[in-house]
Amino acid sequence: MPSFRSALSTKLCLLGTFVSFNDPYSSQILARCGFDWLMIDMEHSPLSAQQITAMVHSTIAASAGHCSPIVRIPSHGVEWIKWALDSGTHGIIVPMVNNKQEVDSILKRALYPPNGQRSFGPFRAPFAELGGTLDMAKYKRETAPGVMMLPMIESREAVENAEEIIGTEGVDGIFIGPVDLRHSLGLEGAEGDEVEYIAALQRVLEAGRRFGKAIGILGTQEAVPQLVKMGFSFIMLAGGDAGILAEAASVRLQASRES
Ligand code: 3PY
Ligand code: MG
Repeated sequence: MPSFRSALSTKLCLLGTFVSFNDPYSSQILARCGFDWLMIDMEHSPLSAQQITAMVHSTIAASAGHCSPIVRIPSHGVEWIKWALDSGTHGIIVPMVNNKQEVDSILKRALYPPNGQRSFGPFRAPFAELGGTLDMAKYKRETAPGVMMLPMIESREAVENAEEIIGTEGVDGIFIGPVDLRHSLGLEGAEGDEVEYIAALQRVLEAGRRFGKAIGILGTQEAVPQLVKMGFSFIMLAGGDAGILAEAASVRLQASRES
């Protein structure tokens, strides 16, 4: 079973961040640092299918399987879904999912028959596992059913349809995009305590509890205790590879200038 799914059942909250640099070196370093998961972001970084495949494999290898690669695809298109899944990722995050009709078409593209229409050819996926093999049939039988399907709720419309999105069979969890959600609600920034925004988060969390599905969100390090208390079971730390590099570099430079 891919580690993201099993870790969700053993840990209170999985901590991850996102990678945007187009080199497996970035995912390798962050996976080695001990994150539970990494989002490999094709939505806002122009990463190719080849690059994300190498990044998926480097994440698993560098962490001896303890850090799960989750690919965020740029849209609902079948080619993105197919390439991401064939990389051997432990899950896909799908942005801007607004209603059940969209969920159904995503799942149809992502699941093998009889549940969907995913085309068979996971040549690289079995190698993403520790001690990877050439056995694609084993991947289909044993690994593919455990790959996480994680639509994003990040609009007013999606919150209004939260119960039917989350309740759809085949959806394993939801990742909330706070920035786009807030924009859609007419709010700025990545976090806040406005009544409408908190009510939206609570509605998604409540639907997650009702259907037994994991709910994740992007958040700052300072917000982690509050997000865990609210019930989020996976958090993506803000900044990602570029932000972490910039922050560490600035701190060291500043300290050196002051010394
Ligand atoms: C958002 O906040 O909109 C996101 O997509 C986070 O990744
Ligand atoms: Mg977003």
